[in-house]
Amino acid sequence: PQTIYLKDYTPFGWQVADVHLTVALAPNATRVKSRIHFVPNPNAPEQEFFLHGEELNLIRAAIDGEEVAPEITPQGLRCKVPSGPFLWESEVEIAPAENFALEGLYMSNGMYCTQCEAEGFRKITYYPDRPDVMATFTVRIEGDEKVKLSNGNPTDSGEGWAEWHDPWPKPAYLFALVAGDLVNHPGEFTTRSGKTVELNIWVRPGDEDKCAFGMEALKASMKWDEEVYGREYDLDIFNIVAVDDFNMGAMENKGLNIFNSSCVLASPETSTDANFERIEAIIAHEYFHNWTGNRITCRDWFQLCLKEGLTVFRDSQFTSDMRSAEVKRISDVIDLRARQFPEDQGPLSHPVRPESFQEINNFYTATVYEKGAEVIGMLKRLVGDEDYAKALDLYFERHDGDAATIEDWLKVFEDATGRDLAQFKRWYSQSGTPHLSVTEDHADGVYTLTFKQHTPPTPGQSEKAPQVLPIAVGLLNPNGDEVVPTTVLEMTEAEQSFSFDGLSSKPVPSILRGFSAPVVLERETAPEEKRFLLAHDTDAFNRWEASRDLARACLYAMITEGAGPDTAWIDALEQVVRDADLDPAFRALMLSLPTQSELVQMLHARGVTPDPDAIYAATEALKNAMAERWSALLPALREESAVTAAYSPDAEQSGKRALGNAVLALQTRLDGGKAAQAQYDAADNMTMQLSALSCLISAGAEETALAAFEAQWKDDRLVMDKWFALQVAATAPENAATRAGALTERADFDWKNPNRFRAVMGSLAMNHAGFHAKDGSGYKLLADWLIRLDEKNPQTTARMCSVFQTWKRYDTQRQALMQAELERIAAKPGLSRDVTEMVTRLLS
Ligand code: DPP
Ligand code: ZN
Repeated sequence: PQTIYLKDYTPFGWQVADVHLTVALAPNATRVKSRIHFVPNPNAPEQEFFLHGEELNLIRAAIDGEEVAPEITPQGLRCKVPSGPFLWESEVEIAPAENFALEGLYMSNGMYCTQCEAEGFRKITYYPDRPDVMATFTVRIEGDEKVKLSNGNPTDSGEGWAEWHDPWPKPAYLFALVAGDLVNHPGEFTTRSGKTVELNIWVRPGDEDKCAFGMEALKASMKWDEEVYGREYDLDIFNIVAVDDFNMGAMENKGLNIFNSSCVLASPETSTDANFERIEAIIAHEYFHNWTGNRITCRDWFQLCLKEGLTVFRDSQFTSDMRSAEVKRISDVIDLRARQFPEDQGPLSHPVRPESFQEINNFYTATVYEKGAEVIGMLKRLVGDEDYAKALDLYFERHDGDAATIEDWLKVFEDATGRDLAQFKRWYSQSGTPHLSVTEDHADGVYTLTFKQHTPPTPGQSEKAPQVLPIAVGLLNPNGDEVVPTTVLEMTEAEQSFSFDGLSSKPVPSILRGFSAPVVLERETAPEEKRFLLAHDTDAFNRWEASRDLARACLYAMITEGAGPDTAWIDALEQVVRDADLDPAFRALMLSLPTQSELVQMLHARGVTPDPDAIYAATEALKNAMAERWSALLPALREESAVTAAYSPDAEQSGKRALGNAVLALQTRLDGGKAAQAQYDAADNMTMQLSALSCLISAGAEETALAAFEAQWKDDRLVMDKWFALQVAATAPENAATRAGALTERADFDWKNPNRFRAVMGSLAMNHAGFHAKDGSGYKLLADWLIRLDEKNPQTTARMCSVFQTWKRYDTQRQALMQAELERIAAKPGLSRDVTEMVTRLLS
């Protein structure tokens, strides 16, 4: 496959004045006619006329009304064109019913829908399918379907046809078309300038009762973006469509967002609190893209973080405002460490702005998204809230309508604040996670912190330069009072000291408050000091982190030395967990132990080869010890967290349920599932039902409940995804691969549906010790299925390959088994470009 480089960027030789499409729908023979006005681009070097196009059957092409015979290649077509402006016309035939890659125009449960980001439009018609070519679109849809939607505003319709016009110039990746017998949940929003916008959530008949929450989330997002970023919606109508077969979570097509149904449909009976929160965040995310992504888009796909990092940052601000900022921050860091850190520290490591790719779909990663958002968080911390707001205003003013770059983005901050961001820019080009170590000194009333930073080498980058690190620090005196409130130290050197004077006694430092930079903090601290911070830190994140550090240290000793559980930590934690003045959601997070992925990273960093079975055994032993030590406390905690009011997915109620269910998991270790069964039987919402089921599975007492659950929910695809997933994720490791294998034999294992495939295979990978079973059965099962899925859906297959990214961290036997499976995948004839790139990088 061909490698594409950022440094080779060249503008397209023409501008597109406007696009007119006529799409005559038929499952196996959809006809797409295009009329496109091309005008020579004065800012581009001379080049031959090339349009992208894949898997298209060209029926006819004409220039200025004269038929032409272009040269067709697997990637597109070449054609001789006039030197001035001209009208391009083409007609192609495509087969949406046979499109299982879910890219371009395809069918899902009888409805037509599209997915064009990143490069799907070229599977619909011949076009310069690149984000810097922006045009207005008029779309005529012909078909018998009741509902026919495209971008922009509806302009006209009649029997068997509908026409839409999008007045905002946009790149082809934001094109969308939907047609089907859908029903809508309507709504309305009045913008701050008084314009009324029609809102709709379109679903298959039967799902109407699962739209109300999404609609409220949409309105809240529209309001929030006006209030916080000054951004108003810019069309008369905003449509959301729920689709069952979808590779991603959702897609921000202009005025016509298309959602994986799992990311929009919600009801208390069928969705958990976590589902509700995620739906709220994704609706916000896609809506926020209207400005950060659509009105200002990316010049090329290397700039993906320009829209994704910023939009993730914006949706995290939104969630923080709607719910608890502290809980959101801790959850985001857990996720960053579980998904982005392993990526950044393994063979798939790449900069937030990559410099080359073979298949761009492989770069919709935790690094581009989540680290990309962390970079913006650091920038905001460095310049301050006021200057951040000024810079964003300037960004929207200066670049509205542009296809922009990271250089444009940083220049806006430089111009708005007068700062030089040349060094900060390294965050976009340097891959890898910086390690930050710290020593302290106290003499003559002066307290000094000395930091050293160092980033280990990553693929293609052996030498690393120092990064700009905003290190938020607070100091506590030995009584537990804060003597220096949160201060942001700006570290720019490889080694740098910061002093605080007027401190007669040596303070206790609280370092990297709020996780102010995405680094690995290395600091050997006495457990007493950690327990002190656990009890007294005013920064919620560092309070949680102190406990997490103690848990990691405890598990490390249990795994490597066969030590017993750290009862001093368990007792210190108890004080926090039983503190009724604290937010239950925060207390629930305090109860969560380091993820297996986190422990693998810690062991690897300390030169210990991680043994998945030992990690699992130690974690289990620690949970048992917590349960036993707190046997009297647990029932009281569950009582305290009981919710008696009618179900609401709000922060308050879901926090209580999170605490109650974390406690139930511990209780189950003592009663073998008695309390869980009682909760299962009494549950009237999915949060309570599913967590009870999870406990029953862990206890091996699930048979009755599992059958009851299936009988109750067999007709609900999204709920059954949970049923599939939970059995594999929560079962004992020795059963995981067998169980996953057995589930794939079922008739309702619809493996071409990405949600169902991920429910089983993604959960297998998450059952850490199960996936890494010594006999290689987990690896083999997954590889078998990846090989099979690649023929249908390369994108989802490629993404799932990343579960092998840590393969070199394990013992030689496991390494050999994983390597063999990766080589088996690589050797498959006709392997997709997507998966070829992934396995090549994994094996390099
Ligand atoms: N739809 C995906 C997202 O919003 C890709 N743009 O992140
Ligand atoms: Zn996005």
